[in-house]
Amino acid sequence: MLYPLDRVPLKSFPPPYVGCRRGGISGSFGRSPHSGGGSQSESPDTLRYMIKGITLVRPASSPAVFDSLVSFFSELGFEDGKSWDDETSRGRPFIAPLGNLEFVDGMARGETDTFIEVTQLDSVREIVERWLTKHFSGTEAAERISPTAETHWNSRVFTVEPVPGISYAFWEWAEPLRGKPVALAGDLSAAGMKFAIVVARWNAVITDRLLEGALDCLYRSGARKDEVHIIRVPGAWEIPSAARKIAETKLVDGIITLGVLLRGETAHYEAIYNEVSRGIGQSQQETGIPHAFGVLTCETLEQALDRAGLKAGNKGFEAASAAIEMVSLHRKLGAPAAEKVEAGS
Ligand code: DLZ
Repeated sequence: MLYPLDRVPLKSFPPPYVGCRRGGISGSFGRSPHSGGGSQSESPDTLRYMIKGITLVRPASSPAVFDSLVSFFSELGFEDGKSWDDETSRGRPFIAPLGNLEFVDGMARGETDTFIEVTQLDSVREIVERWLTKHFSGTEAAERISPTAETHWNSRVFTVEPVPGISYAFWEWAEPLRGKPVALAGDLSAAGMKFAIVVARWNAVITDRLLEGALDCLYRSGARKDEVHIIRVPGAWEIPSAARKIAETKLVDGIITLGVLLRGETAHYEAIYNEVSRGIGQSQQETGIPHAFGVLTCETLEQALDRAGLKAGNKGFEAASAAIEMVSLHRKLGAPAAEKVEAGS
């Protein structure tokens, strides 16, 4: 049964709830004054940065309910995550740019536990209504969506019950620039993206680790193994030429370049480095294919090892993550103007 919005006790949300929501959305990661600063300031940065995201798993009560929910969320334009279908279960993740796990003391029973923040609430409502009329009779469709109402926390909200017993609240801040990122940014799902990794064999003990990091990032972000191509070149010097050749084919969406230049061991280190970085940049600019720069320039082997997964992260992983984000951003920038505004506002 849909919780009628005029009975959703939005006014009963205690102030900490409102504070959390605002802080969680507008504050920078982990630094919101509303998000429980005490324990966070005591946590070492290393621990905080190990947290990557939150996935709320929702069991579907039947295959039909699963299909209905997938259809509903697909219609709303959520980004697809990496889905699975095996002998025991199937899953279909939907990705939003921001996620919070929010605990509430004082929530009414039966109230929806999924709040989806949107821009252009009225357009979202139109999509939802269209979906409902496709799937239910006229009266039932109308009963499954509440009126849009104002909340005491300066927002508007409506709830919808796309399948019996499961409801979602869609809400929007009343002030258009409130609590949402003002910048257009790429997402971090690699599902449906094709990549080439150009990796130098010189200093392979390190570049192999960079490659491992890059693959780890791509696969864990949803890239398919058959859509990631590894191209080996002799040394960093050869990276731009191979990257350029691949970029010109336009068969991949993004290129990840990996290499290691050691100052102590490389004659004309500066000249080589300048040319490698210039060539990769030029290939990116002239072909329009994003190229992530994962060519390390280090004084010593030890420094390079630290950056290849030992002490200072794995720059291959970081380069792959940048490539995913840039491919996603390119797709958004290439989208029609209306979509751009929606995605970035
Ligand atoms: C020749 C050379 C040297 C001295 N040092 C490096 C290095 O530190 N990292 C690297 O990736 N490659 C090095 N190379 C090889 C050149 O990049 C190139 O492969 C060869 O000069 C052949 O053109």
